[in-house]
Parts: sequence; structure tokens; C-alpha cells
Amino acid sequence: MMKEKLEKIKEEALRKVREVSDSDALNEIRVAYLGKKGELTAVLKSMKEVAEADRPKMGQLVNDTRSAIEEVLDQAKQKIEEAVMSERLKKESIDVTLPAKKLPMGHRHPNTIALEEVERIFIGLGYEVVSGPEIEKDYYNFEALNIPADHPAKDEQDTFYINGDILLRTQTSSVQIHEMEKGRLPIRMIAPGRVFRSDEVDATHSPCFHQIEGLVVDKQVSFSDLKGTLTSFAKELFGEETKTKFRPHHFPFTEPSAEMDVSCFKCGGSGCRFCKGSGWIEILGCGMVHPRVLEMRGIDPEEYVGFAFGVGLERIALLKYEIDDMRLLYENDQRFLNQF
Ligand code: 2U9
Repeated sequence: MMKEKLEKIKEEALRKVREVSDSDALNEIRVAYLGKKGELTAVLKSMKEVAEADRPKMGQLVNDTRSAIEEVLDQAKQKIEEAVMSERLKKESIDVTLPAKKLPMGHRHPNTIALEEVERIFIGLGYEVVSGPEIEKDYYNFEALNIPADHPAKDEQDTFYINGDILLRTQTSSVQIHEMEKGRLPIRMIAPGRVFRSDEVDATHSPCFHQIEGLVVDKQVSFSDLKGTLTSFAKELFGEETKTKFRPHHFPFTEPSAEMDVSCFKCGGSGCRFCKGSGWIEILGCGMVHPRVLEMRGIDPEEYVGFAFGVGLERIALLKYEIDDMRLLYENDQRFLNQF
């Protein structure tokens, strides 16, 4: 009778084990059959009803049943653990053959592209690129450039003064003065950098913009050298077919002075909306360095001559990339910047 009971318990346990697929349910089966209050323990407890002579045999049978159940439980446990692990591996696996996610790439600002282009041209002509401080003494920004004390540019309405003598440079010319102070001649340099003027913001003005100024000081430099240099610069920047025109102008630091126009690179000079019908576009100011500017630096104007020029970087960028509002250059709107 007990033998049949054990047989039944075993069959039942094995069937239940076959039916479950998670380890909690498996544990419940283990407790229900092999636990302290489980079915097999109950059978053991009823041993006293068995005839003494049969007890060892019965005991052996109970143990065999326990082992059989334990074995299938262990097997099932291992199977479930393997299934869980393989499911996890499947979920966590990485397909190394998938294409990588594209990282958003930054790129150069149109001002930087234009600056590097201008620098490349002048470096090709043997010029050095020099920089200097944005905060300057009045002397380096005005006086050393032959700009008199009563010049309108010195008005507080145009210049940001830090105190009576210290200001934010209004042009990069002070860099050339510092370079001339070093006493090394000849000089062939450009000075790109930020400059500051107390201007209202509009489509063509900003209180902070960038200039590139150039200076050459050497023996036997002529206005023809200036024209040739700036014409070849214009051709490199706007195309080989570009023509230049020099109109007389006035700057305190150059004599004679001129403004240079380039033939409109949109219409080739016949006149269009871009050049407002004139066929010409104003690009830069230039001239022969005023003898007094050389003299103040201890350079003999009888022996040495110089030419200089100044160009607004934003003006170049706006023209080259056909941007109609300077403010776009400062807003850093990705939709705008991504176009260059
Ligand atoms: C030294 C001697 C002379 C620099 C020059 C200009 C003409 C000029 C403007 C262009 C547009 C400034 O950005 S802008 O507003 N500049 O027209 N600049 S000659 O002349 C110098 C500089 C340094 C020692």
C-alpha cells in the first residue's frame, strides 16, 4: 500500500515538474513534496504503521523516491536557469554590424571660413599673422596713428572708454604700432581681431566686429605695390576675373589714402541688385603710411615707406556668402550656420 502511495507521489511530482517553467513554481513543488511538512515526510511519519521487518525496505523506497524527485527537480532547475540566461543574453546582445549613430558635427563659422581664406592669401604673399590686446591705451589706438585729440572718432559716442586713458580698441592698428616698436624691419603683416565701437545694432552694424588690417614697411615700397597686392588679394578672394578700382579717400594714418572697390562678382560689372546698379562693391580702405606715423616709431620716412589697409571681416563674409543681415552672424542659429 505504502509502495503504491510512493509510486503515486513520484508520478504526481514528476508530472508537476514537467508542467512548470519558472523557478518559483519549481520551489513550491520542492516544498510540497520534500519539505518538512511535505508529502514524503508525511509518508516517513507513517512508517510506524509498517511491520518492523519491512521498514528498511520501505525506508529505502522512500529515499529512492526522494532521490528521483530531487533529480528531476535539479534538472528542471538547471533547464530554467539556462533558459533565463539565454533570454537575457539575447536581450542584452549588441549587433556589432549595425551602422554607428551619426554624431552631430560642428563646423566653422562663416566668419572663420572667411578669415582663414584671407589669412591663407596673405600668408601666401609672405605676410605674418600677428595679434594683440583688445584693451588698449588711448595712445596706441589714436595718438600713434596720427588721430588728433579732437577727432570725432575719439568721442565717447563712438568709443568704449574703460577710463580716461584705457579703451576697447576701435581698430586693430594698435597691433601694427606694437610690431613697429619691436624695431625689426622690414614688416609684412596682417592683424586680424575683434574691435569695438559704440554703434547701435542693425543689418550692417554691431558694437563688436572683426577687422583685418595689413601693414608693409620696407625700402622702396610704392602705391603701385599696394595696388598690385590688393588687386591680387581681390582676385584670389572673389575670382580671377575681378577688377579693382581705387577712389581717393582720407584717413589720418595714411597719405595718400584710398578706398578699393571690386567689380561686382554677381553681374561682372554691368550692374545688378547686389551692387545696387553700380557694377562696383566697396571692399576696403588703404593708403601709404603717413610719414608722421613712421617718425613717431623712430623710422626714417626718407629711408622707409609703408602701405596699409583695413577690411571688415563681416563685410567679406556677408558678401562672399550673400548674407543680407550682419546679425545672423552673431545669433549662432544652427539652421543658419549649417548652410556654410
Ligand atoms: C598703421 C598705419 C596705417 C590701416 C588702415 C583702413 C585704411 C581702413 C577700415 C576698413 C573698414 C576699418 O573695418 S573698417 O571699418 N579701415 O579703411 N585701415 S588704412 O592703416 C594703418 C594701420 C596701422 C601703423
